[in-house]
Formats: sequence, structure tokens, C-alpha cells
Amino acid sequence: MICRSCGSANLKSVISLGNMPLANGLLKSPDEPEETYPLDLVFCPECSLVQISESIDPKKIFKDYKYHSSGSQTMLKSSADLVERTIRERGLSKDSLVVEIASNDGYLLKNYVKAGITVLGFDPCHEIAEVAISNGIRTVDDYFNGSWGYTYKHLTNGADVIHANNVMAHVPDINDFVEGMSILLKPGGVAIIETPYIRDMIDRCEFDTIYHEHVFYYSIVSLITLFRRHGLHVNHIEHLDIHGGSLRVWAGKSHTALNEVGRDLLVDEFYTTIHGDYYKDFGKRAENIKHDLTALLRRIKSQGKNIVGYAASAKGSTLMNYCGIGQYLDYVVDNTPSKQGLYTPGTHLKIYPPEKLLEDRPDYALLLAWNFADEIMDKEHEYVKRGGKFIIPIPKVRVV
Ligand code: DWN
Repeated sequence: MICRSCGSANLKSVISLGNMPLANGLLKSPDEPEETYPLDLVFCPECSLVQISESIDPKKIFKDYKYHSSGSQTMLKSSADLVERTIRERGLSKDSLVVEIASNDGYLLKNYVKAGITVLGFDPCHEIAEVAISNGIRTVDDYFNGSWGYTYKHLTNGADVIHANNVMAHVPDINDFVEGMSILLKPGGVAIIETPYIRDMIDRCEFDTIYHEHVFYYSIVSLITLFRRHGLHVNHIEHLDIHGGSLRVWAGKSHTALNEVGRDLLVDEFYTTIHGDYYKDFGKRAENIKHDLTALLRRIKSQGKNIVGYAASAKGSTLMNYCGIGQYLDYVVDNTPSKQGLYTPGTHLKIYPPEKLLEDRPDYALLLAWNFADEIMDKEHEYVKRGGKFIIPIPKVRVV
């Protein structure tokens, strides 16, 4: 195997989570056959990029993808705030073009449409792209790549802004993807990228955010190296708490001095992330969480109490399958209509609407989307008021 970004063959192991089903590979029935694949993470000392070793055909992962970004008020608010700020800071007008790659159901672009700005989305999941199109958001239901970048450069004279939220982790041919962004971007344009930050994943032991659709786990050094290869310069970086800790990166064709937050994060990386030994105890810490969580669930079950899962998330699939805890849960609830009635990958737990939580009032709910803990526990205040308890597994197993 070679590094997908720089081509180095000198890759080092970070963690091996064993053979895992596809994290969003929800089943129509519990006895539906499902494939598993090795889920191993490796580190490239040459360009500091962490990536999974196994390449899965994206069509297998995204063929009937069910993740709707509009399912979270946290995401909707974060996107609306970013759009308002970008329109203001970039002085966008109706003559501007804003492109979003992985535009999902239009959760972000709808804010530009409301402001009268021309938009173009790319999303390979036909059903989800149809939702955006039905809301008046021009969307190409295909994977973005270099040739789409070239095509739309000549069809539109280029993009003033390109958004790419939580997509760069998913693209095996990442050089072609970034080249496409560079071609499509106007000379004075900006690409605004959001992606989970590997420092948060390692420091908070968020091993459950490792799954096959997340090919890459970025550090700032790895992003700078990747962008520079395609004539893009990282000029501004912010560190967000969303999705368990993310980077928001502004990149453009001209080079300006990196902002202070970006400089501090970058200097910090040179003392930690880019030296492989930063990852050395990650596997042990993941095992500790597995031990603590399994012991807690076993203890609760020995007291004759019951437990359900809350959120049929991709991270929940990695957590449940790596920890082998499906046996302790009765079912999972989730607010995504297209997931309800299906079964979780590997653990084969049926997925119900969240209303079932109050109907059944199980003693405990294991929060499988802990990154939305505040939003979800606020929504389920009635369940808590009536004595229900949430178990939050990451970064430390605790009952709230
Ligand atoms: O990169 C990705 C990250 C950003 O989101 C995607 N590849 C896949 C996805 O990962 P995830 O499935 O672990 O994401 P979330 O956003 O942590 O989990 C969302 C799940 O939680 C959805 O299935 C909806 C559910 N949910 C819920 O049932 N009630 C979410 C909220 C906020 C709620 O109130």
C-alpha cells in the first residue's frame, strides 16, 4: 500500500479495529448477508496523513446513503452562520457563484439561494440530491472530481466560493479532487473546507469515528502539503467543536500569512502529530474504553435493567462492533425516517423513531451520536425527567 496523497510506501500502523461491516450499511432484515472488511489505520511520516489501509469502492458505500445533514439543528445553525459570514466577508452578490461539494440535501446552499446568490451542488447520492433539487438547489448527482472542476470552470467562469464540509475525508482519489477544486476556483476565490481534526480524534480517543467511508484523518500539515501540491495555499484556520472536533480551513490561490490560531495549531503539531509516536498508545486507550463500556453494560443488565441505543450513526456502528456490545441493547432509535425500520450493521438491532424512547422508557440510552449530546439530551428532557439515563461513551464512559 502507498500513501494516497504523496505516494510514499513508508506507512506505519496506528490502530487495527478488526474486520468491520460498512458503518452506514443498514440492513433491510437481520439475516441479510453483509460483507466485512479490515478496518486498519496507517500513518504516513512523509506528509503526515493518516488513512485507512483498505480501499472500498465508494459506490458500495454511497449507493443508498441515508445521512441527511439537515437532521441536526447544530449543523443547520453552524452552516447558516458560516453562509452569512461568507457573504459579508467576501462581498458576494447575485453575480457570484458558490459551489458546495457533498451538498447533501441543500442544508447549506439553501442559505445562499435565500440571499439571491447562484449556487451549484455536487452530491453522488441520487435520493438526497433529489431533495436538494426539489428545493430549487441546482445539484449534479455525481462525485466531484478534476473533470467536473474543469467542465464547470468553462461553463461558469469559475467559483467565488467552494464549500467542502465533511467530504475530503471520504475521497480516495484526493489529488484529483483537490486539483478539481483548484481548477474550478477563481483566482481571487476561496475554498472553505470543514473536516474532523485528527488531534481531537487522538486526544479524545474518538476511535469510533474510524470507519471505511472515512478514508482520511487530517492534520494541518497533511492539508497544507496536499493543497500546495495543487496550487492552493491555506491562509486561515479555525478549530471547531462540531463532530467531535473539526478544522475549518480557508484556502486560495494566493498566499497570505496564516492567522494566529492556525499558526499556534501548526506549531503544536510539529511538537506532536507529525512524529508517529504520538499515535502509539491510541490502540490501548481504545481498548480501555471497550473494557469500561462493556463492564458498565454488563453490570446494568445483571441488575435486570434495559438499555437501548440512541442514533443509528456511523460512529455508533464502529463503537458497537468493535466493543461487541450489540447483545446488551434492545434496539436503536434515530430521527432519520429513511433509517427507521432497518437494522444496524453487524449488530442487527432494529431502528425505531425516537418517540419509542418515551413509549418504552428504557432505563438507559447509550448515546451513539455523542457529538450531538447537548442537542439530543435537550430534545429528550422528558425521558430524563422520568428517570431515563444517558450513557456517553466517548471520551470517557459516563452516565448522565
Ligand atoms: O462524515 C460524516 C459525519 C460528519 O456524519 C458522515 N460520513 C457520516 C456521519 O457520521 P455519523 O453517522 O456518525 O454522524 P452523526 O451526525 O454523528 O450521527 C447522526 C445520526 O444521529 C443520524 O442518523 C441522525 C441521528 N440523530 C438523531 O437521531 N437525533 C441526530 C440528532 C442530532 C438527533 O437529534
